[in-house]
This record gives sequence, C-alpha cells and structure tokens, in this order.
Amino acid sequence: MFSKAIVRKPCENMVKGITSSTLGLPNYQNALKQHAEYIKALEQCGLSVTALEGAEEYPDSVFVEDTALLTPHCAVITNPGANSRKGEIATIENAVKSFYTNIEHIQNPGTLDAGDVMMVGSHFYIGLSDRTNQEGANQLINILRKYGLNGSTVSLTTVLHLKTGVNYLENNTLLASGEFLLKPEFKNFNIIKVPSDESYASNSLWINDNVIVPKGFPKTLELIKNAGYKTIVVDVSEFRKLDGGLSCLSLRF
Ligand code: CIR
Repeated sequence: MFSKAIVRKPCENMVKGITSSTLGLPNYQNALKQHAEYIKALEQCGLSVTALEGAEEYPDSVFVEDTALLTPHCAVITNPGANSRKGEIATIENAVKSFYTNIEHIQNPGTLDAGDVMMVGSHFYIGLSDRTNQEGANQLINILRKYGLNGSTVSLTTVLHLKTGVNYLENNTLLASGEFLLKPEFKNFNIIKVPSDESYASNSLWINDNVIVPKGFPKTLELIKNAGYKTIVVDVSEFRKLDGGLSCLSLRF
C-alpha cells in the first residue's frame, strides 16, 4: 500500500519535451487541467500528494517518476539517461529529503530512468533501454541488496521504458503488451494482455487496490474491470504527446 505521492506541475516549456510521438504538440492549458485531475485521482486512492512547482528549465520535468525510485527502505536518486533531464534530480532530491533519511544515488557512467523500474514486492525488474544502461542497473541492484531488496534486468527493444509496456497490478498479475507478453522472466505471472491497438494503456497504475487507466482505451478498461479491480479513468492525452503516461507523472511511496 502507498500513502504518499510526489508530482511536479507541468511547465510551459513542456512543448519542448523529448518525444517520438506523432500526435502533435501538447496544449499547456489542457495539460494543467489533466494534471489537476490526475492529482485528484491519486487523492481518491488515499494518497497525500506533494505537488512541486513546474521547472521551466526542464521541459520533461513533469515526468517525475524517472528521477527517483522510492522503496519502503530507501530512496534512490537516479541519473537520467537523457542529457536534457539530468538536472531534474536536484529539486527532486530536495523534496525526497523530507521523507527519507536513506538516500542513495546512481552515478556516471551508470544511467537509469526509474520508468524502467517495476516493483514487485521486494524484487525490482529493471529494463535495459536507451535510458538505462547495464552499469546503472548493476548499481541499483547493489543498492537494493544493501536494504534486503533485490533486482534483475529485462531487455527491451520496442518501447521507451519498461513500464511503457508492462505494469504490476499486485496479486501476481501483470498488465502487458507487445514484447513483454512472452518474456521468460514473467512466465509465472498471470498476464492481462493489452490489445495491440491499445498498447498505451499498458501503462495503467495500481494504487491501493484501485487501477488508474488512461481515458480512451475501452477494451483494456474492461479487461481490468473483469479481473476484479476498481478502476478510475484519467485523461492524460497531453502527456501521451510526449511519450509519457500515468506512472511517469508521480512517485508513489
Ligand atoms: C522523455 O522522453 O523522457 C519524456 N518525454 C517522457 C518520459 C516518460 N516517462 C516514463 O515513461 N516514465
């Protein structure tokens, strides 16, 4: 269960964020509205939300998930793989300090975006992506072991981050699409298969027995409901235009 979340408001410069999407530029005013609805959904799941002010010098800074991994025993400040995002970690560390005394760091030449890290109990799956390298993953595994936790790597080729394509919904259940449907690492999980035309909805977010699902993906919504979860639908279309999804917009702990 989680009790808290940290988010960061979108900044006007978000239109300059990194993207591979062809959906057009985000609309800032609409992004602000969607972000406010997102915060409401987190609160509805019982979280107390700390909202940091937008950081204009970092267009992608709304995607706080990538900058830290908050575990029950320690916080790990990452070293984001994209150069334009590395500076985001300073203010995140400041915010994290109010909640954690054990704070660790991923350091050069290791890089890691926590969007590549999926927590399954005390085990953390780490995607090796364009943003997260083997050295970053090794550093994270060594840190986790110091605290009685563990980790292992998963290769990925078609998506930005591990959690772009697979997310843990507790109850030994994964929500997955594409390359993650057949990974031997995941063979002992129940897998809810996201239809390929709704793959964006693989990034749905379990919080305290609710699953937040992005708006506009009815087949996936139905599959999650049929699996017995309570669901909350939130529109994050402006963030999708920057390759971001529901999990990317918060740190939950
Ligand atoms: C980026 O490319 O870094 C941002 N435009 C999107 C980050 C999405 N974060 C995530 O999947 N955890």
